[in-house]
Amino acid sequence: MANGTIAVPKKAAEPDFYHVRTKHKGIFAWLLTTDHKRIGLMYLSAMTFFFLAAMTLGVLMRLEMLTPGETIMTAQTYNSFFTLHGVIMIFLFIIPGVPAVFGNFILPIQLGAKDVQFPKLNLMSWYLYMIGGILALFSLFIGTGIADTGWTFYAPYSIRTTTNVSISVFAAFILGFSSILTGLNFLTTIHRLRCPGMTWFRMPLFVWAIYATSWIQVLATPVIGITLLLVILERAFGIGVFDPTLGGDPLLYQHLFWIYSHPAVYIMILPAMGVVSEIIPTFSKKPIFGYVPIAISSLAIALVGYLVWGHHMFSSGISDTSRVIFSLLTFIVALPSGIKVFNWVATLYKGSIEVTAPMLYTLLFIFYIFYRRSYGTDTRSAEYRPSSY
Ligand SMILES: [Cu+2]
Repeated sequence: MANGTIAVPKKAAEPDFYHVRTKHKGIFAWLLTTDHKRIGLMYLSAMTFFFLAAMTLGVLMRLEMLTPGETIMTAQTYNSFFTLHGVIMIFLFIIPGVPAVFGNFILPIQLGAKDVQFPKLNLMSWYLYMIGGILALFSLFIGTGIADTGWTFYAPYSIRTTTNVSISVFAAFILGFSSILTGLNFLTTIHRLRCPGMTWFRMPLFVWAIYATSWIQVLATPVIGITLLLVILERAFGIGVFDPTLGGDPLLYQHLFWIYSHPAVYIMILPAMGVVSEIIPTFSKKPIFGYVPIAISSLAIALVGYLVWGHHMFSSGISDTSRVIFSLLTFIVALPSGIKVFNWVATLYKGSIEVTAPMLYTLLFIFYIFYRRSYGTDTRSAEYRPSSY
């Protein structure tokens, strides 16, 4: 270093952290990628955008309620915001939240697979998600405005209102396809791409949770798809499936809707339970207590979840016998949920617990589940809860 300059060590090759396989550069390296991690991150950013949009609607709704009477919007606008807020939060945020982001990013890594089974289909799921989301927002700006039905699109009102129900419903239909294809992808990935030596009962518990969730996505989502198509057909051609003045049955709509939408509750929570089952042993520095019961309880929750939809219809005029049966079946969900909570707490017991941010969230999660299941208290906002939970 005779001339006084400092020798700069030759720059090491950039670590290929994401191991991205792409032929493209710049933004197209993202938009045309088939890499599961990039697709997971694309879901995360899109979802954050939609979440902020729905949150804004929620804030505006609260502002409207500052004073009795009209504060900042008409009753009609309020009902539309109420609906769009629900549609976005349910179909664009909480349903795809954990499976699409963490499922895509982490599942293949946990299985020791290079990617999901169908990477191109995976990218297509993301595009369907975007198309559905943009369509839902788009209905805000055209013609008679967004549906004013609430996210449940209950008939016969959804058949009769002049607002853009058909567009909002079609958006939910497209989002359903995104969900089905993602579930299909994860199922085949778990069946076909486990690394050598990874038997079923060596799979991480998050994988088990995604496995149970994916079956719900594949089997239950088509039911809502067909139901929503029938709503569109009834609005367009008056085919008379749901509207009693056309010879239809509005209760049929409720049955079909909740046959999907109760299992959808488990699409929301099962993957989160999978995350919790990973965080607890990590930050307790102990292997999970009761691995097999936790794995099987995910499947049990998914299965029982198909049999309880009538608890959303207690006030709809179904028979007392139905009410008793659906009540009992709903109580049964507490068993596999309790098995999970017991095993989480048993893992914590005598563990070397590290109180990190993920662990604090997890501990709150356990308390919340316990509280919900013990007291049956519904702490969700009324907009998600047409009748009971
Ligand atoms: Cu339910």
